[in-house]
Amino acid sequence: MKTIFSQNQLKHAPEHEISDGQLKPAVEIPERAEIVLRTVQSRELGEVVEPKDFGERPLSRVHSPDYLAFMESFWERWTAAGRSSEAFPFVWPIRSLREDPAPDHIDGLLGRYSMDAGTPIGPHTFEAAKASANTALTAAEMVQQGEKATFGLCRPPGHHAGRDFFGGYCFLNNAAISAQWLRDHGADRVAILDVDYHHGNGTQSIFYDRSDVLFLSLHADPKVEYPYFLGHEDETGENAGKGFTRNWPMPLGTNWRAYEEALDDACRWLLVYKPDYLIVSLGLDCFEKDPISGFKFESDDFIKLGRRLALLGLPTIFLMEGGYAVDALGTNCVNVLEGFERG
Ligand code: 6XA
Ligand code: ZN
Repeated sequence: MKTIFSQNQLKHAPEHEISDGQLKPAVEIPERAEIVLRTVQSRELGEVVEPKDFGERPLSRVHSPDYLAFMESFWERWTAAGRSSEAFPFVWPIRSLREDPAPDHIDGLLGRYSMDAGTPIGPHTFEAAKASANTALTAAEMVQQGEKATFGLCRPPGHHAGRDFFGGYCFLNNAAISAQWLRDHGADRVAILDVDYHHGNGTQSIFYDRSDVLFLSLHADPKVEYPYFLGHEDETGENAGKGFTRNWPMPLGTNWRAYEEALDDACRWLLVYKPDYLIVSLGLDCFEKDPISGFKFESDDFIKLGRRLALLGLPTIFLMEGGYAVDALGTNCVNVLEGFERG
């Protein structure tokens, strides 16, 4: 299986994040991609290729023009305001406040376009996010042109980013951008299966009212886990999208055995839907030693995950999402991909 990756994706290098009520060392760091790349090479998964540049168009098919303009100009405006360290939002237009007047001030804009305070923006963040989206698009295009499966080594990740917001370490929704690109290039139906430990709230919200992109997500129960406000079982889509979103929230402590039942269920939906392409939002944070997560996967369970997905027999695009147990990240990720290839 070919891997797609660009060194430009390493340019987003956050120092800190705000989580658990504290300023902590960032966990979504460049080393994550580096160890996965090294493992892809040492285990000879296949060739590693650079992404193509797809330009602005595929991004604007998913994200709003004002959000993209905000991200593009952010660092210049931030430094013009006299700031120099990485940026954190700290005020949001919640439920009972007006959302329609766009603020002029950079701190107001940060709140308008974000969902959490855990996702700092640095000088090269958007450049890295665009490289990550190009990696995803290249992975999709290669499958569209006949590869059976590809691995987009995306980083920063994407599944929490919505049409007009960043958060959860995500800035551009790589899976959504690829799914939309495939739709725009001949596919009738695309399915996204999100196996990251966290609910893919951004992806769900982007496709919630659509039947042409099926969104299935297996994740920790949002009542007790980030991103908290989406990912419940009763969220199944709306309007034309009714029935084309499915969620499997699971309790903290879930191991492979319990997870596999939910995965089988999700696979049945995939067989019924018969997508032209499957995009896997491949988080590796179900791992028992993940520092921010609460599931109990062992490294070998990731092989079983890959094997199970191979049974579907679909053209498949794997896009990396979360996973923060850096030492084991390469092993766990390549376990999925090898499990898939060896079937
Ligand atoms: C809050 C946790 C962010 C989760 C990021 C993630 N700081 N999403 O792995 O899949
Ligand atoms: Zn995650």
